[in-house]
Parts: sequence; C-alpha cells; structure tokens
Amino acid sequence: LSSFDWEDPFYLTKQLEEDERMIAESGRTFAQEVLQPRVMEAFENETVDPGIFREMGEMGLLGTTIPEEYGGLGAGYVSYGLVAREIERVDSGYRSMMSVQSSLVMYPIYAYGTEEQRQKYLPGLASGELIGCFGLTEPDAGSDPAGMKTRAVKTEGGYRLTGTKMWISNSPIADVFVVWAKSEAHDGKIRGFVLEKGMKGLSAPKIEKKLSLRASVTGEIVMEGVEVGEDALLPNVEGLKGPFGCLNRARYGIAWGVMGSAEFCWHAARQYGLDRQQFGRPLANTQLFQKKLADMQTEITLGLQAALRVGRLMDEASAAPEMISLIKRNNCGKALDIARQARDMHGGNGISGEFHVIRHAVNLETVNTYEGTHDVHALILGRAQTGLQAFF
Ligand code: TGC
Ligand code: FAD
Repeated sequence: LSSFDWEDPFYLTKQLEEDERMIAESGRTFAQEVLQPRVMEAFENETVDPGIFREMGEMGLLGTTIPEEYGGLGAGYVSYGLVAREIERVDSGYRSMMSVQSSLVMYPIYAYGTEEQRQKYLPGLASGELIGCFGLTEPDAGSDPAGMKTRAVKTEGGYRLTGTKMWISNSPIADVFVVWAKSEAHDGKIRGFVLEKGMKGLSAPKIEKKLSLRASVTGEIVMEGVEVGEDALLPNVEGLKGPFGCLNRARYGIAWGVMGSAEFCWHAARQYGLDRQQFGRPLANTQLFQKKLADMQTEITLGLQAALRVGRLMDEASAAPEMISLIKRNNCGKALDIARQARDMHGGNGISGEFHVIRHAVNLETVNTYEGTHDVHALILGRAQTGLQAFF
C-alpha cells in the first residue's frame, strides 16, 4: 500500500493531466502572490481594483475554456475548475469576478453570439481590458427568473429595453452587460442582449452595505428605455435555457472554487490547533479538534473528487445539469460548514480579519445563495428523482 498524503488523500493531483497541473500551478502562484497580499484591504474597505481583471487576463485566467482564436486559453473544464479553486482559496469575491467574466459573459457571447459579436468582445474580455457582467436576477425575480419583468420592445432598427436587474456582480465597473429580457418580438420569450457602458438610459448603481463578498463589487442594472441595434441580440438561443446554459458552467466552477476556500479554512484550523496550547497541550491534541479536522478532510476530499468527475464529464460533453446542481449544492453547503467550524476552532482570533476564516465564512453565505440557493438545487434534484415539481 502507498503512503497517505493528509493534504491530498485520494491523490487528486496525480489524476490531472500535465497541462492541467501547470494551469493550476500558475493559478496558485498568481492567487498567492498577486491577490492574497491585497485581499484584506479590499475586503475591509470594500474596494475593487478593476486592474485585477487585466492581471488575471495577462495570466490567461479569463475565458479558460474559450478557444485561443478569441483570446481564451482553449483548455478544458477541469482546468477551469482548478483555476476557480486556486482563486477562491484567497477569496470568493475574486473567484466571482473571474467566473462571471468567463462563464456568464464570454461563454454566452461565444456560444450564442454572431461571429461579429465574438470578434468585437471576446479578445478584450479575455485580456481583462473589458469587464463584463450578467443580468438575470431582478428585485422580484430571484429563484424564479421566469418571473422577470425586463422587456425588450422592437423598434425600427433594433430593440428598446426597460427593466431593473438586481444583485449583479461587477455591474458598477462593467463595460459589457449581458442581460436577459422578455422580447415581445419573439413571442415574449427570454432573449439575451449585449449592452455597452455609456448607452443612453443605462446605469449600474452600486449596492452598498454588503457584509459578504466585499472584495467584489455588486450593483443593479437599470435600463430606462435603452435603445440598441439588431446587432445587440444574441441570436442563437431563446428561452431560459440561454441563461441556464451559462449558469451550468459557472455553478460547476463554484463547486471547485468553494473547495479552495474550504481547504484554506481546514489548513488554517489545523495549523492553529498545532500552534495553540490550552490545558498544557496543543488544541490539536484533543479528540474534538481532531474529529473536526477529520470531517473537514473527508468532505473536501469527496467534494473535490466529485467536482473532478463532473469536470471530466463536461470535457466529454456528457454532464447533466442535475449533476452540477448536486455538486454546487453539496460543495457550497459543506464549505460553509467547514468555514464556520474553522472560525470556531480559532476561538476569539477566529473573528479577526488577520486569520481570514471569518472572511471566508461570510463570503460563503453568498456563494451558498447565488447561482441557485442550496434549497433550490435540492428542489431540482428532488424533481429529477420523483418527477414531481415542488417549486410551487
Ligand atoms: P424549467 O421549467 O425547469 O426550465 C425552463 C427551461 O430552461 C431549461 N433549463 C435548463 N437548460 C440548461 N441547463 C439547465 N440547468 C436548465 N434548467 C432549466 C429547461 O430545459 C427549459 O427549457 P425549454 O426549452 O423546455 O423551455 O424552469 P423553471 O422556471 O421551473 O425553473 C426553476 C428553477 C428553480 C430550476 C430555476 O429557475 C433555477 O435554477 N433558479 C435559480 C436561479 C439562479 O440560479 N439564478 C442565478 C442568477 S446569476 C448569479 O447568481 C450569478 S452570481 C455569479 C458570481 O458572482 O460568481
Ligand atoms: P429568493 O428567491 O427570494 O429566495 C429567498 C429564500 O427562499 C431562499 O432561502 C430560497 O432558497 C427560498 N426559496 C425560493 N423559492 C423557493 C421554493 N420554491 N421553495 C422553497 N424555498 C424557496 N444574479 C445575477 O443575475 N447576476 C449576478 O452577477 C449575481 N451576482 C450576485 C452577487 C451577490 C453578492 C448576490 C448576493 C447575489 C447575486 N445574484 C446575481 C443574485 C442571486 O442569484 C440571487 O440572490 C439568488 O438566485 C436568490 O434569489 P433571491 O435573492 O431573490 O432570493
């Protein structure tokens, strides 16, 4: 029998291809050297440096799965997941910036757009010169996006869009807005449109007072009769499967990302327990502490293995959306539990930003909610196994 590697119990690294290992390694170097040193200041002051997009772009971390001819890396979904894991090891907000740009903005333009739209936007989004956002959620339509009120009305040369999107990552600093609206000219079906900063009637006010995901900026998208040409329509998809096609990819990336965050918390708790003495011995020398570490190790090992399995199926184009719901739900819920436990295991120090675990815990509250809440994914899985729709 082989030896046991406590940090990598099932030898995940050995299951990766050489190019995947290299992408993960450069993601880790970037995240640790460029992002980690500035995360506390960004989180504390709730400031986002838009230059991070350019730095991510230079490292090839935007549009990992988009073909090279459009500025992407042309890599697979396992590589994309590994990048998400490394970035979220630092902060879920930074991973959010990356995954919105890659899966929710570049992917729909690539998959549903015209060749002109691809040429116009993808290289700038890949380099980080352009920042993108994705507007699906509205004040009165969150878990139920089919209830959206945003409307596109046909005009002589294109469309006029009216409506408000809520809780939109990156929107206050975005140049490119992928928004979803019910289009009267298409029998009221949901269609995607690409809007640009500066268009008349378009604004993106920041949502203030967020106590979670503070290193990533969130805003509204307000469209007051925004006039766009025919060329703003994403022509190759209609219905909810348009935004869901993007969400499948982002949710999958989140399943990897949150495991990075959980790994950070697990390693931090282990080290803290080895360093901190109470009752004349290290905390890590107590049964309760070790049980908690064992639970963390187990959930992370299983969660990563599941994400890898789904990633391999995505690379073969044979993953089902329910598989993604399963790992998004499981890995987010488990990561949140792990972060809360790690916070507890740090005692009073656990609430200090210096030890980072509380930051991960409050971030994961958002990640457990966005891209389909923990319970919404349970309902998706419940429907898949009973055939019964329990949303309403
Ligand atoms: P339902 O009847 O289930 O489906 C309607 C149509 O959509 C298709 N579809 C999918 N297609 C591809 N992939 C999927 N995962 C799909 N899920 C559904 C479906 O086949 C059908 O197509 P068609 O052609 O028959 O019309 O729709 P429903 O209205 O009953 O939906 C229910 C529910 C709850 C499953 C769904 O609406 C849902 O998942 N709600 C959660 C909403 C959500 O995830 N919002 C995310 C907003 S974006 C975000 O949070 C970004 S944060 C990013 C960051 O900062 O990192
Ligand atoms: P609701 O749908 O009102 O849900 C509230 C509660 O009710 C939840 O616990 C939910 O599980 C439960 N619930 C809902 N329906 C049911 C049901 N049928 N049965 C049982 N329980 C139910 N959206 C975007 O479009 N783009 C973005 O970039 C984006 N970024 C975000 C960034 C942040 C920081 C946050 C917080 C959110 C972001 N979102 C974004 C929105 C996010 O996707 C929604 O918040 C999420 O889908 C939940 O919608 P809601 O907030 O309206 O909650």
